[in-house]
Amino acid sequence: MNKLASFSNDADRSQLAADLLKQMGLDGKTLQAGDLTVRSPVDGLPLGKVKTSSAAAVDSAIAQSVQAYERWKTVPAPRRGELIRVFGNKLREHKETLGALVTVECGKIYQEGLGEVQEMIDICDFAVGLSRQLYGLTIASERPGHRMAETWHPIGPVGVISAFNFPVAVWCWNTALAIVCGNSVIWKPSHKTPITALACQHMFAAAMAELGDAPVGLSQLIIGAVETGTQLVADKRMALISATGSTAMGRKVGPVVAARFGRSLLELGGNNAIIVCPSADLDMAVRAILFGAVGTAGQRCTSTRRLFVHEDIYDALVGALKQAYAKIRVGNPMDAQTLVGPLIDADAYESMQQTLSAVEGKVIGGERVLEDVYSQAFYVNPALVEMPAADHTVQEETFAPILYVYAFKSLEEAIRQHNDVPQGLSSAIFSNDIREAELFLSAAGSDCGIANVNIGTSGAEIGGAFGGEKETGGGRESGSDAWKAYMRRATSTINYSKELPLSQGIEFNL
Ligand code: UN1
Repeated sequence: MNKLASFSNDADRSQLAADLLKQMGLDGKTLQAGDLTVRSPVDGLPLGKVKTSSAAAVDSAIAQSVQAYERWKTVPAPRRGELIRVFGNKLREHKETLGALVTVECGKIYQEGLGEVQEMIDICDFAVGLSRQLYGLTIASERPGHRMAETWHPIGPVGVISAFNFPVAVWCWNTALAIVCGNSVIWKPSHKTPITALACQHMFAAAMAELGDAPVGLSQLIIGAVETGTQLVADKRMALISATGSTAMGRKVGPVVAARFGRSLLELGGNNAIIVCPSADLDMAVRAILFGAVGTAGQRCTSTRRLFVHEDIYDALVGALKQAYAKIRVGNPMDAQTLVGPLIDADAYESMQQTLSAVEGKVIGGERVLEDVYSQAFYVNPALVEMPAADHTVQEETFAPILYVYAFKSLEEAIRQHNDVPQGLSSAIFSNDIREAELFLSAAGSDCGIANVNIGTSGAEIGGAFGGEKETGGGRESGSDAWKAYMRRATSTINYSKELPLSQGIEFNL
């Protein structure tokens, strides 16, 4: 089944969304019933109306989540993994349909919509394997006849707050791990993209039904704007809040969760950069920069925002980049030829324009296009900004395709400028010189959570821990040992001797 076929005309997208939902088993009426109007960024027109959750509904969802957790935490982890295996298969079955819905609802091109669903499938596979590998430690005790152990236990209900730009994958990173770790989940998607969330929730419920013994309320969806998230974040019953979004959002969420001694996992803004050295393969660098800077219309947290180019190759690389920018096809993300779809909404467009109007450097691109075809949608030519050498590197993330380009003389100086921002998510160097590459990866190099060599800043695989330092929030999701954030650790000392020696050699006898 090729979903692109149904994209070839510019038919009514609300009908398309309803059809896609139907193919995933949801009632077409899902989009007629509610109080929240959802618009497609493709044309800015309504896709339908979904029902938001009242404060009372959020409260009872949390109560149910607690109950589900109490049951689920005692289910053996490999059995919990079985649920994720079934869910992963549902995603495989509906990859094209869900990928298409992602495109319709958040505006990323269909290739990236498919990629997003693949990322969900990948993390499900990872989580299934993990369900047999929630390893603890055995630790050498200093006392004879004693053994020490470290065991990981489920932590409790997990709240997942996700952003519009990865409307389904980021939820899945969190949920697949949280569920195999023995927790329940409540998801608050962006109020700009609740339809794909409804589809995922429906598929998850179908997987639960197929498994047969998963407790009601194990995975729930609440829909709403800021108040809904605020209620979830403030509730003491939510053991962990995993929130993805802007640094401004994290600044609000973090202290509220900390004040009630809950745990938070924050995945916030990035200001990602690529450094290109003279020895680099320039063709590869140009392709990676292009995908990083203009892919997803610059709306990934890992999007490339800054580029540092050695002065010896500046003209060659930036010249090639300008040529590449001139060829970018901006347009309907459902069209297979398109590389850059729309911005999410008018606010995103305004903030891009404001940023560009205040910029010091020489701007190429950035203007609105296709206004005659889609008067209520916001398509832009990606912007390339050549910055004056003396400029203090851009400190703020604008969630739009703007790439600031700087020339540098020494790698040490480029690294200093690279790190001289409040955020610390993703970074990359293009170099075929092992000294340069290793310096970039060393303690004296990039200060980001992700540091790459000869690949760009975006498009991380799920196998690694994903997240960043400083104002990016410090959280790690997805692969490696990120699962530990969804569990609590118990340290146990077991005495199998007939004595009771105290640690540190303390004598304490009557
Ligand atoms: C995000 O933008 O919030 O590394 C997540 C990437 C994707 C995930 C991005 N795998 O670009």
